[in-house]
Order: sequence, then C-alpha cells, then structure tokens
Amino acid sequence: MDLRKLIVSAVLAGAFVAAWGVAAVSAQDPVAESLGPDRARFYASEEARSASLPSLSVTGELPPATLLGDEWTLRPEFSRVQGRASVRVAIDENTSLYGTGEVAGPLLRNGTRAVAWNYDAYGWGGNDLSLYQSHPWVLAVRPDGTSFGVLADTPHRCLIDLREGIRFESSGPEFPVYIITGVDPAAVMQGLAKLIGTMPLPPLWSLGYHQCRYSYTPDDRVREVAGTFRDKDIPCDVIWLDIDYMNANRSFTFDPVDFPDPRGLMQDLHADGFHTVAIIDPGIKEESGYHVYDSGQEINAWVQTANGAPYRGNVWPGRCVFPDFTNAAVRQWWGGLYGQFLTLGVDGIWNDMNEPAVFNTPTKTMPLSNLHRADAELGGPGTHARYHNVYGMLMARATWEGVRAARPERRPFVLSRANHLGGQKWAASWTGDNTANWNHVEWSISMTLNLGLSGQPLVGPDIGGFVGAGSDKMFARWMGIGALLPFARGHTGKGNIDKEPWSFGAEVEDTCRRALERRYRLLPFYYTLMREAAETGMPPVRPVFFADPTDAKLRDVDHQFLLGDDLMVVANVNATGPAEEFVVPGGRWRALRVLSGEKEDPDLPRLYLRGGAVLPLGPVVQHTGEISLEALELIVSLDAGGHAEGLLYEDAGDGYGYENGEFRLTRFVAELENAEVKVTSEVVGGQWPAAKRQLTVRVLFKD
Ligand code: NBV
Repeated sequence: MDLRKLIVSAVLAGAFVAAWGVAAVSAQDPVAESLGPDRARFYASEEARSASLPSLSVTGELPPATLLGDEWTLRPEFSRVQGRASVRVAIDENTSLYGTGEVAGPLLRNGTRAVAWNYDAYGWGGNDLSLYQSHPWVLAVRPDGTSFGVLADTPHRCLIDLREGIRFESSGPEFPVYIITGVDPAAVMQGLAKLIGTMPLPPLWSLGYHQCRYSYTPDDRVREVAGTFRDKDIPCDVIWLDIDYMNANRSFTFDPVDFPDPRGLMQDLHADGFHTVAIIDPGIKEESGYHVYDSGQEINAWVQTANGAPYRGNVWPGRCVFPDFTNAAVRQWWGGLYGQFLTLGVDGIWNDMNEPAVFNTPTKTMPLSNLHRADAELGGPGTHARYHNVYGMLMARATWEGVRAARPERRPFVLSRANHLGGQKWAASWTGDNTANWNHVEWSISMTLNLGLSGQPLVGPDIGGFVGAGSDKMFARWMGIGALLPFARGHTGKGNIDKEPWSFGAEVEDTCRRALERRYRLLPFYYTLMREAAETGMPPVRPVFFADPTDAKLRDVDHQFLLGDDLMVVANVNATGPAEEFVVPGGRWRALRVLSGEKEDPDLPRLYLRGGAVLPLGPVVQHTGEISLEALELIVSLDAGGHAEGLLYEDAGDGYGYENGEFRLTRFVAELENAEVKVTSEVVGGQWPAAKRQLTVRVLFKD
C-alpha cells in the first residue's frame, strides 16, 4: 500500500474523524510507519518525511512501510530544543542503556552524554564527548530482558543524551528515527544488522596478532621485529607500516632511502608467514609531479570550499587537498590507486586521519561550509556539515572496493580510524590514540563491547597504550586482555618506549607469549564467531548480561566479557591481582585451565566455559598460515542434563570459495550416558567433505 496516499486520505478524513473525538492527522503530526512486527520508523512530520535525504547508515532492504498500529507503544516525541531537532524516547525504570559507538568510560551508558562527531581526539580521556567515530544508536535492555534499540538516522553532528531516557539532538535537519524491538538484546542486534548490514567475513590472518608502532623504519627494523617474533616463538601474523614508510608522508609512495625495495621486503615477510598492512592517509600533498595529486587533479577530485575552489589544509605532508569520497568517480579513482600499490605485496590497508583531521584549525577539521559533490544516492551535493561524519566511512568504502577490485580472489582487510554507523561493511576499528593507564586498560573492554553493540564487531585497542609508557604489569595484563579481543594489535606512538612483547623483560615476555598462544588456540572458535557476526550481526565479544538479560547484577560489569555465548573472560584491569571479585551468570561456568599453560599466570584473564558448551581449540601455531585442523581439541562442559554442544566453522581462510559452499560447519554434540560421555559430530552446513582428523576430547567435570 502506498503510505503517502494513506496519509493523505487520513488528512482528508481528519475533520470527520475529529468530530468523533479522535485527534485529526495533519501534515505537522509525527509520521509513524511499520516496517514489520519488530521495526518501526518515525518522522517529525509529513513535511520532514518528504524532505528527508537518503540514509547513509540504513542500507538494508526494507519492506514497504505500512501505518503503525496502536499496539506499538514505543513512540518517540519530536520537538525543537533551542532551534535544534530533538527526539526523545522514554524508558521504563531500571532500563539499561548501551551502544552509542566509540565512547570512553563504563559499559553501562545511563546518565551519560556523547556527541556523534568524528574527531581527532589524540590522547582522549573519560571526559571527551566525541572520539573518532559516530554511531547515533542506543540499545536499551529492560529489567525483564526484553530490549529495544533506537537509531537516529542522521549523519549530522548529534548529541546522544542518556540522562533522562534516550534523547538525540541534532544541529542538522529533522531526521527519521528507527526503533527495533526484540525479546532480548541479541534479537535487537540482529534487527540492527538487517538495517545497517554486517561486516564481511575477514581473512583469517587478520584474526592473528598484529604488531605495529609509529613507526618501524627503516626496512631492516621491520625485518628485525618480525624476525624476533619467530626467534622467540611468539605468535604473530601481521607487521604494520606506519607513515614513515612513505616518501615524506605522501600516500601511495615508499621512501626511496629507508624502503628502497618494498617488494623484496614484503616477499621476505611473506616467506616468514607475515602479512603487512600499510597506512594510507586522505590528505594529499598539493604538488604537481606527485602521481596521486596529478591524477586526482585531472578529475577535480577534491573537496571544495564554499566558493568552489579546492579546499587546502595542513596535515602530515604539508599543504594538502582532500579527496571527496562522497563522489562515485572519486571513490573509483581512489580505489584504482590500490591496484599498483598492492602489487608490491602489501596485504591490508589502514586508513588514518580520516575524520578528516586538519592541523592548525580550531575545529581540527575542515570548515562545515565546504562542499561535497555527493552522488544522488547519498543525498546529492551538500556541505561538510552533512558529510563530515561519513567522510571516513566513505574513504574506507573506496578503499575496500578498490582493494577488492584489485585482488578479487582475496578478502580485503581495511582498518579505519574514523567511521560511522554502518561502516563495519568496509573496515575494522581500533580505539585511536589511547593512553597507558589503568582506566584505558579497562575501557579497552567496555569500548570494544559498546562498538560491538553498535554494529562494529572487529575492534580492539592499541595494546600497551599509544601515549605514555605505562608499567611492566600494565603491559602484561593489557596483552592478556587484548589477545582475547577481536582485533588484537600492539601499537605505540613516536618517541614512546618500545612496546613489543619482549620489551619489558623475560617475565612479561612469557606472559605475552602465553596470552598469544591462547589466542591462536582459540582461533577456530573465534573464526566461527566471526562467521556468525558476518551472517547475523551478533558481536563476537558480548557483555556478560547476554548470558542472562534478566539478571540485574550482570548489567554493569566492566572487567568481564563473553566470547560468543560460551566462554567468559574475567580480566585484571588494575595493578593488583589476581582478578577482583567477579559475577557469575546463572547455570554452570567451569574454570578453563587448559588454555593457561602449565602454570596459572595471574596476569592473564581467567576463562570459564559455560555448562552446555563444546569449545573447539586448535594447536599452538606461530601464525595462521600454519593452522591445519587435522588436530583438533574439543573441550566439553556438560550442563545439568549431561548435554553440551558447539559449532565449528572452517573454510580456506581467505577468498570467496565459501560463498559457493566451500566451507564446513560442524556441530559437535556431547551426551553423558551411563557414566560415559559420547561425542558425535555432524556437518550442518557447506559442501566441504568431513575432515579426517585426530580429535582429542577433554571433559571438564569440576563445577
Ligand atoms: O600515523 C601516525 C599515527 C598513528 O600511529 C596513530 O595510530 C593514529 O591514530 N597517526 C594517528 C597520526 C599521528 C598521531 C600523533
């Protein structure tokens, strides 16, 4: 049914209906549309609806809207606050709020404010309202566990005020609001994924450990760091090249003196089982003769000032112009630049400074009056005020699409500092320039969780801290935690002390080795969770309240998290230990010591396996290229009924064969029968033949 017609006829019928004592519908009344039993969309008015531009976040296919029935009780109240568009959704008492993207501080967001505005927040702390990414989205969990989510569909600067209910206030035009309801938070997360899409399945190597610093240079230092991992038997998959590999900070170039033979370097690294990720910044040096500037100039690729001239701002290379990623031809050109670059053997791409950050301006970005020549599908030409928050996301999109086109047989891996709600389709995230202190160790967990609850599953912090030195203990404990988060990368800033796993002496080195061996043993499980995230939008790392959304004591737990549904991590987030008190969700949770090495290491998080779970573990390897699941260990933790089950997803680890059935999804079931535990396996998905392998089964008996 055409909703517009329906509303018009309702307006015409208004006077008549009013005579019967029912409110008349006018063009100024809010519009409420149903998009199925658990989704609704609201506009401030019919006028606001017809003026609304295409969504930059909601890209999923939606059914035709129908009129929302009275049974739908969650209704946003639209108003204007000091001239700005504001929307409030009331919450019942004891409703817990989460999400809101990349926010510092505790997991539970009730009583907080954040401003969705991508910002170069170097050295950020707990009082910063805007970090690098923007996710105008809130997940609400009621005391009985039923849940809903509210999405403010605006790319404009937007306050998210959770001091009294849920309120969004934007300096842009009126915006639509989506509300998703669900029986529990997981159902809402899956509903969100239907609106904003999911992360594509990442290559397996990107789930290994990554080592970075600003910067490893010259090339021999890169080789030395890589070689030390192998010499010391510390697992690692990826070495990163930060900006000093470039020729005077020019994106898509290598320094001819410090990196004279990039192809040779990548070959050596590959031969040793490493992948490399190289940084690419959006600020392009304004310099004729530089191939990126020249080719961009030919298509007039740059964001413009209000007068239509190319906008110039200073970043690392000096005076720069900035590609206008809102324009398809520009994205195509930018994507094309990777063709040549990747032939050098670079495996993944890191997009930095794409808020976009600009030096020497009070706002640290470009003027809001700058002009973008955006595609009609994105809303057409508009100011930087509209496109600021999606600049990084669209850069990541151009990168992802370019890398995919250049190497269609492999899965792109892109990391982006700036991003926006829905941007998980094109890039993974890290939490920017954090600081080596214990707050930041703890926030590594809450931020990863809240980004996961905002649609971004592949996230982690700079393990060890970008700013400041920190202590030995802090580094060891941070590695213990970071090794269990989805994106595991050690990184630190220029001039800072060394922060490789061996930089803090033998004891810390041992802890780091154990932490990373754990991660690698868990990779079969982690990869299975990543595939679930790609399919359904469920984050691989979940708050503990997901284990029982009705349990009030699980709602504000900051130093624990779940991997999938089955593995609970209890972390050490301060200098003293072992881990402070922790909460245990209902059911059985058994200590999992097999992943701790011969002796319990108090600096590593403790692990607990849910009763009812079968956990697949691989062997210790030095990098993902060594993984062969011929030897697989199953850890069985039976529930009270003597039953347990678990899933294992396997495929080639890269490429797209899995889209044509070249994968295997196996369900393992364990049953206690007459004092014997019987384990069976069944292939439940994919056309890869069942593997012949050596299975070791361990049953955890102690409660
Ligand atoms: O490229 C240098 C750094 C990078 O290491 C860091 O991770 C980014 O967040 N980059 C910021 C620019 C300079 C920061 C001081």
